[in-house]
Amino acid sequence: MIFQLDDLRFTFNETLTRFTSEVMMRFSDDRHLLRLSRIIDRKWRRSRALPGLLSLALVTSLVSAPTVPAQAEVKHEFGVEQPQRGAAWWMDEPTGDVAHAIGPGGSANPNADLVFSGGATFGEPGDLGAEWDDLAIRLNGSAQFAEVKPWTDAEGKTVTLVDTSQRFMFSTRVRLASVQGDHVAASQAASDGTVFELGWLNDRWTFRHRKADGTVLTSVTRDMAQAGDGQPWSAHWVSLMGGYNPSAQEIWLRTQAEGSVEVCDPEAPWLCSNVRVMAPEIKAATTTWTPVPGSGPLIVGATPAAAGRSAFWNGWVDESQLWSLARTDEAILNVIYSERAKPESATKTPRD
Ligand SMILES: [Ca+2]
Repeated sequence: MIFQLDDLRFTFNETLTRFTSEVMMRFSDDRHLLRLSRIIDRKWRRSRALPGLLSLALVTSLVSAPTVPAQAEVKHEFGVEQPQRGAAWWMDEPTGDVAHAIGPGGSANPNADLVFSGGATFGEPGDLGAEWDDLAIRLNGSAQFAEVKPWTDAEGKTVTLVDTSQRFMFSTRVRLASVQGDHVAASQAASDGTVFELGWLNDRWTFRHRKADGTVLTSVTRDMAQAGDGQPWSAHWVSLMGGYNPSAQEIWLRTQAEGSVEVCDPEAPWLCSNVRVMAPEIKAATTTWTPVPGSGPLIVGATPAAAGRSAFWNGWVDESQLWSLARTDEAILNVIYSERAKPESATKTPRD
């Protein structure tokens, strides 16, 4: 008897550590339909998110099929198309003033290199800590920032790194040295003079869209004035992902930080619970942002102002990435985040 695969369905949980596999098979007599369903927990290998493809491989055992030998092992390999990464900066250069960019294919992309001004300090411990050879860049909050200036393509057209007429997501790992004042981690203007800004604004982690004169058009914030352990945000590295989706007419912000602390009830000290520094959260707001192309440089560590730059970042910046993703690509956002969470094993996760 021949059977043909009718449907193969995988339903993943948020962190991609567990999924339900459902297999529907139709037998050649056309009367028997077999449905197999299993919950699989960490029995699959997740490859690194390769540019353009999130590839997965798994092995499932089919049991109790009438015409299939029990415990027959079937290997499925499949790929899920995903948008490409536009650029990434690991900021692991020990010295100098350039954070080199990796392009969509994983190779160097000098057009997207971040060039720092004002004597930023390279070679500081990164978000993974010095023991992982991870380095970050320290900005002083008064004059230092970096830019990816527009370049000219082969057809003579000016190209900005972030095309603000399209869906985009800018991801960065940051740590403040001071929570006083406004600090922009990343920004870029659009050709209508409006600006997107990701950073620490009005005492909150924020992704917003504003006019050239500073009027805020749309803003999304993480409503945590301090970390879940009661410390100021200068005590922790934070992951910020800010995005724009023209088809959904929204801007969105994903925030998360590692760590937790045990907090006990002062009235009943035997009642304790673990409080996370910052559990992941995605928030969105409807925007009337007109999708127009980008204009001027992508700026890391400041925002464009009439006279030059303002809201300088005071603290550290580390791994940053630009992707064409929406907040609904949550599973992929989680993969991007967890790639930089401290590995459990002693081996450092290799990077592109
Ligand atoms: Ca780094």
